[in-house]
Amino acid sequence: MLRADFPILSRTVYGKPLVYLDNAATTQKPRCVVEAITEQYYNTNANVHRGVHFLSQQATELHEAARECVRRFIHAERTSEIVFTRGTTESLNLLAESAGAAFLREGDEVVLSEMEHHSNIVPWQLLRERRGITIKVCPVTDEGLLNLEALERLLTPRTRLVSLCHVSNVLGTVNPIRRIAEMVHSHGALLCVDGAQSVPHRAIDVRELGCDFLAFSGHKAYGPTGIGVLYGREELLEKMPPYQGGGEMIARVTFAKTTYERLPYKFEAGTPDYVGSHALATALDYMERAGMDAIAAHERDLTRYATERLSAISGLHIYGTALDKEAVVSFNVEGVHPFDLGTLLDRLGIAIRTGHHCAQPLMARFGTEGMARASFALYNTREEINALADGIERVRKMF
Ligand code: C6P
Repeated sequence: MLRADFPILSRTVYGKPLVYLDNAATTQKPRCVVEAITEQYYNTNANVHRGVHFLSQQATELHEAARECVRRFIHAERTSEIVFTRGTTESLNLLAESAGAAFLREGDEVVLSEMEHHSNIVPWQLLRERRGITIKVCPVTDEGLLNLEALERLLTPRTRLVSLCHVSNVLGTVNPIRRIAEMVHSHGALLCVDGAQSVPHRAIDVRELGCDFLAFSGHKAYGPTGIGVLYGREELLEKMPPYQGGGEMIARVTFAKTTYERLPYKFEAGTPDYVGSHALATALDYMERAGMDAIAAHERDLTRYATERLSAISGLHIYGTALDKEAVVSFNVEGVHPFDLGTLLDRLGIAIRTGHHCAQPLMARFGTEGMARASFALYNTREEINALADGIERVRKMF
């Protein structure tokens, strides 16, 4: 029974059993991940890549084994293509800054979409301020799909890079990345995929997807906070300048000139989160043991069941009705502010997220200030969705 692996799931809030449905914000952690962290601090803690001493070498081995684990998990070709960051946000900032310097000139175009998280919008706007690039935006249909014909029309000889989420954190839409990659590459541009909401839910093969970059966070995939990944094809990373300067990322420093370390260390200035990387690898191993296809099938069943139960509630409107939809159901209930709904459900022990979900342009697209969102993980159950549906009915009757 997988739930037993997550001690927090057996706690209560306000005297009610916890029903945790905010997994797109962060997942809970299995015991093995928490134990990997304490075990490392108790037994194998030393700074990596520097010491000749035994502990440092052991810690380095764990850190580099974690990189290999990530490589295997996303089916990248080489460990040099796996850069550890603090999370999706830092990965995308690194990419905008560094790929911006290497590949983008004034007047060049970056294409985003209306369904992006702020983390995949603001770094490109910062780049626009620095370099005078142009940002174009692919529209989203009423069903919550990317308008692929519009995307194709947006691609011009000036398009250098397209950056899109794999799965929307609001709509749950799974974007057809492989098809988009072919389209983007046929126009000579690069494709970055924000995998924050896909990596925790389905088997990922970056080579099969055909993306040039992939960003994701550990904490949404049963791993710890503060660690994430930027995958990039080696030939592209080679051409990109460092993002930050400091220890670890240099080959030789003189006041006249500094040369940089080889990949991926060139992008990893300072002491890395080597405890986080090992714990992330423990989380990815845990997911593999559970089976990525089994996780995907279970969460799809939950998403379908939640859609069915919630649609039956009068006055409830679901945003995003894509056939290929994953682990997220966002909605509003007529006459009930999402914040009130979230607060009252919380008193019943049910944790959902409410607000703009860091996707204000998408809220504007659907003409709302905010939405309520239930999001699922491998440990959620149909009973929890029943509790959510019953809870919403109770709240609705109060208004
Ligand atoms: N979304 C949510 O939806 P960080 O905070 O760096 O780990 O991840 C940022 C991020 C980037 N892209 C997508 C598609 C995301 O969903 C997120 C995080 C969370 O609840 C927090 S707003």
